[in-house]
Amino acid sequence: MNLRDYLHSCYISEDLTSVIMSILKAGKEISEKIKNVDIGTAGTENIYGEEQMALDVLSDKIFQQELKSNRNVGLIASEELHDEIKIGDGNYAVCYDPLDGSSLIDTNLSVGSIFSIYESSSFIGVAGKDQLVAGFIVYGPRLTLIISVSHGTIECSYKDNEWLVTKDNLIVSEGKMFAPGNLRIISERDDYMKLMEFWMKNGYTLRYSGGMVPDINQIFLKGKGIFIYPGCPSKPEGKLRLLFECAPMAFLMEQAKGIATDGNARILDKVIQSIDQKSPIYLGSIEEVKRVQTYLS
Ligand code: AHM
Ligand code: MG
Repeated sequence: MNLRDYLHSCYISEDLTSVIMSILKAGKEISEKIKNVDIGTAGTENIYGEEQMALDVLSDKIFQQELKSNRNVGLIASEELHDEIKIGDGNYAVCYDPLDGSSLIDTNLSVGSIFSIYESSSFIGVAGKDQLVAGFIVYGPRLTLIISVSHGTIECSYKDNEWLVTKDNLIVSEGKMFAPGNLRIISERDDYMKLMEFWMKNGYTLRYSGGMVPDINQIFLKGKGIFIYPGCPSKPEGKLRLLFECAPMAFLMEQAKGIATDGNARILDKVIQSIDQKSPIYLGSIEEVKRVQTYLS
């Protein structure tokens, strides 16, 4: 089945379908640019003070172009922009991280784009649970997509010029696999070291590339495991952005029967107070996330 037919079977409106298709068109274009464009830095910084790669800036432009040409989109926000931008009168608000993990590009590891669609006139005041659609595209050896329109989480693959549903009803249940982000903070947190020891002494498999998209993609496809990026005294909210990274991943995970918390609150209940808001995140199978909460309380 192709993605359009799938969306139709979920009673997704033509307008919302067209927004999803615009995002995927941008993704297809970005996948071509990754193969062909100079991988150097752009000489600029984003609002988080991080150096932007030329491809970060280009990917953002591609997203903007596609979304501006869709009359159903009224608002956009990007991890690479300073603020949300009203771009038209459409009902839908799209936020995205156009190229997550771009510091991995030079080593030719997988990277991705993360996106969410809301129906709102501002992102301030929304919560992750208000998302209508969330997804991410993986630019790896294959071009794939994990998406949810609130009917479970599915995988699609780009083949013969279209997106085909390659795995429906992805479920994340218990299993021994861990992806520990920000392991450096063991120098600040003994409890994180104890959690690592638990996983290592109990025969868990370490699977960590340093890219949130491929690391979480793996959890969906293997149907087990956990990804965490905790905070620490020097960075209490960690690194990952609530609107652009944590909320969409949490939505996809809950739709796959897993959970996502910041250690105290459900990620999807957290209200966006600023576009650049960060959050710690523990995301994966229910038992494993609970275990992390016990260790890192
Ligand atoms: P980015 O959006 O600037 O690429 O940063 C997000 C990435 C995630 O993919 C990954 O989980 C994390 O940064 C790794 O962070 P660190 O640099 O602290 O290892
Ligand atoms: Mg990112």
